[in-house]
Amino acid sequence: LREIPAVKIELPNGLTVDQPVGLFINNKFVDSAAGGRIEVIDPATEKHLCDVVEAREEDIDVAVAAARAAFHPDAPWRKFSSAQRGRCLSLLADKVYEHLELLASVETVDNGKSITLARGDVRSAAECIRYYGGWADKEYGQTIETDTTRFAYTRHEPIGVCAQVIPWNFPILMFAWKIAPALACGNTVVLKTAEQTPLSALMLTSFIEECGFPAGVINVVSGYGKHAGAALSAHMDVDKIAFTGSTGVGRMIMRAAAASNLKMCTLELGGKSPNIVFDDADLDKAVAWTNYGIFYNQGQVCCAGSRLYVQEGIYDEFVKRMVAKAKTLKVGNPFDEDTFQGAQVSKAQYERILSYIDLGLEHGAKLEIGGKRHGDRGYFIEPTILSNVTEEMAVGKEEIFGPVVAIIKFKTIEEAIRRANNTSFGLASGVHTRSIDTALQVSNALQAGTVWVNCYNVLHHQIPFGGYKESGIGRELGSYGLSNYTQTKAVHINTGMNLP
Ligand code: TXE
Repeated sequence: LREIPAVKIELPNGLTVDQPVGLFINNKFVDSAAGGRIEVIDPATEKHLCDVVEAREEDIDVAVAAARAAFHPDAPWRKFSSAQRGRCLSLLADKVYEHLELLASVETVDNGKSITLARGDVRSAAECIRYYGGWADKEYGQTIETDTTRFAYTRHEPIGVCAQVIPWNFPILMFAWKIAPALACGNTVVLKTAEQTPLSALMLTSFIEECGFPAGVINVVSGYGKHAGAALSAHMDVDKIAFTGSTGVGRMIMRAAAASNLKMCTLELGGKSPNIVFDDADLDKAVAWTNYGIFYNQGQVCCAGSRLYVQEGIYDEFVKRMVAKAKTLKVGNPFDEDTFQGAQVSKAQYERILSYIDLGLEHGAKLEIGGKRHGDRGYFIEPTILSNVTEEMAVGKEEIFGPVVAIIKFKTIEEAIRRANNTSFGLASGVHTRSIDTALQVSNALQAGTVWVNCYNVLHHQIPFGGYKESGIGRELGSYGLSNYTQTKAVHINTGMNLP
């Protein structure tokens, strides 16, 4: 395949970057067979930034073949010691730190998030890669004592070729969450970025070869879900698929995995997470955390605390303070150092969010603040607070994925638990209280993969993350994330067994 040179892009902060745009296969940026392109738009200015190469089904075949060849028992990657794999990941983490400002700037222009937030994402990506580099030589099986006639042990073997499909809300961070544990465990990967945000992963990929990863170990393609994504999930030579995105697409991927070669499947899907504030909470802190819980990253967070339950004793005062806090958030140019809320990722998402707000008002929700476009250029939406919401309304039960919170009043702890769990999702939840009894009772009762007590939206690469119910299958991060990328082989050795 023809190699494709990087293109120069001038960023609004004055940086000029050499942006790779090809499909990254076998450590080279190459063209696709059909020569298709995807337009990349800056959501803050609506300006066209560049075009990236679009992978179609035939390109996915090429990328999967590269990953398969790199996984061959005689291929260099399979001969690497586990420590060597860890070293490659550690070098990649160093590269991320070295190019932090470049990567953060690319992320900001591509996604619309503020530069301060993007820097945090890049740092977290580096830490995640370094962390899993550390696991590479510490993940191994067990010897299992039975009796003297048998010696048994397990091997934690890599699965093989892993397909990974990621979303657009945390492009570089999702890239790190996906590739790092897969590579630590010795797999090879074909990762598809989201069509809205291909740039930061391609930029980071340009450092891969110098970190010592052999050709074909990491392949990164830009492409649409219905072509490239669907081809990966149905591919007969892909051994595992990991996905982060909407619940609807998660179902399609699992169906395709089942209908093809029963490839293993882990899913991190949507949510409508309850965040519960009790009368006895520290009000100032609860307002600050619940505000961060919904407006962080423009509300484009799978675990966003989008259903905010407030106990009746503090309800009026709490809503007043939430509104006052929302007024202080700076929305606008993502490259300004003091911007908190940047642009929504795309026109489609922007329109979807505004139509949810309209629907909420139609169904009887009360608009406390926000509700419309911010400014007249770019996909900015005012921080929006809706009260008088019930779980029957679309804004009370469906994922909006924008800066829109639905506030719901409750009376008792039992009511809060019942209503918080009254959802098909189960990704995350929050509890704000000064009582340790309430904190523990509610944390135990909530059907969610994460509970935050007196905080919200704080993730850490050492702590597992994933969903109950229809929010997903499997856990990412921490030691738990390794089990997504190994399969266990049991070996029985006869040291004196007779035939049964
Ligand atoms: O998601 P999609 P969209 C939710 C959020 C948002 C909604 C729609 O509510 O408003 O989903 O966003 C790829 N086979 N989340 O439409 O389509 C796609 O190319 C294989 C929550 O952008 O799920 C992209 O790489 N792959 C979420 C990825 O799936 C397919 C983050 C996510 O896009 C595919 C994003 C297919 N048939 C959206 N169709 C979270 N959990 O964080 C699409 N894709």
